[in-house]
Amino acid sequence: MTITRDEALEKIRESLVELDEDNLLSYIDEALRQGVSVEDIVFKAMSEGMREIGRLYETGEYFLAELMQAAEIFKKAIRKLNPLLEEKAKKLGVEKRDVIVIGTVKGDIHDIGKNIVATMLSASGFKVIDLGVDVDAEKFIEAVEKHKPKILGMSALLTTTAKYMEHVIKELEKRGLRSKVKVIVGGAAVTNEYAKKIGADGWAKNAVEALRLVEELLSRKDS
Ligand code: B1M
Repeated sequence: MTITRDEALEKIRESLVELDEDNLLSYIDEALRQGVSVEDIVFKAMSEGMREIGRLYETGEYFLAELMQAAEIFKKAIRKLNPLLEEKAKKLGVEKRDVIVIGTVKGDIHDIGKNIVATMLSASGFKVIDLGVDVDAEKFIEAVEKHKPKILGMSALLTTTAKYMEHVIKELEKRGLRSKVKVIVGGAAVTNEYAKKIGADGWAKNAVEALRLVEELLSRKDS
């Protein structure tokens, strides 16, 4: 029995929520066969599944063990989809060698979204220096001084750690580095309003938007 594109996306979301890796991977194959785009699979179905898992955790139906299992399954699916994400990024970008430094801020170890952003940026030709997770201001500053990136990207998934982004921006100002680098932020705990409030140059809701944002910032005359 064949299923429609929408049904395939719903099955992908559902399989992730149910932590059913085999079904998830086979519905991804089915969706791709039906011509569903890799962005819809990752940014709609899978990311929505992760949000649902987060809600189940909040209501006490899932525990930390389930969050960790979901993360592992998500990463496996992303490994499978990476070549397609990279292809998409190549189509969106033009060949360039600008440096981008990226990391998840201090106190935060969520890296799935940050890794997708880094993958897409590097596939579109940027030289991405990924500082990993739990990155403090000193490490961001050191990387800016050493690599002289055009863009510094910070990710945060926790409301408590999102605040740290403002601290990093203030430290860049103190050291006279703020005007030398564009700062972009993202992650489930960050909104566009918050990005503006802390003086970031931009915010993106997903990896494709992050790539567009970077292109836009770099095309400005002052960049
Ligand atoms: Co955590 N966790 N977690 N967790 N976890 C959340 C974030 C949470 C919302 C779940 C919930 O309660 N509903 C909640 C935060 C609540 C809050 O602060 N408001 C939470 C909590 C509480 C915790 C712990 C405190 C739990 C505990 O220990 N009691 C703990 C904290 C650990 C820490 O960081 N210090 C914790 C731990 C974990 C795991 C380790 C088990 C695991 C992470 C594994 C890993 O990343 N390696 C995990 C997971 C999986 C989640 C949820 C379920 C899923 C996150 C995810 O990977 N989403 C999450 C629920 C949720 O997000 N609603 C949750 C998929 C990913 C593709 O999306 O990361 O948003 P996302 O990235 C997107 C965009 O945001 C954007 O593009 C990406 C791709 O489209 N983006 C950027 C991201 N970074 C960007 C940077 C940019 C631009 C765009 O520019 C630089």
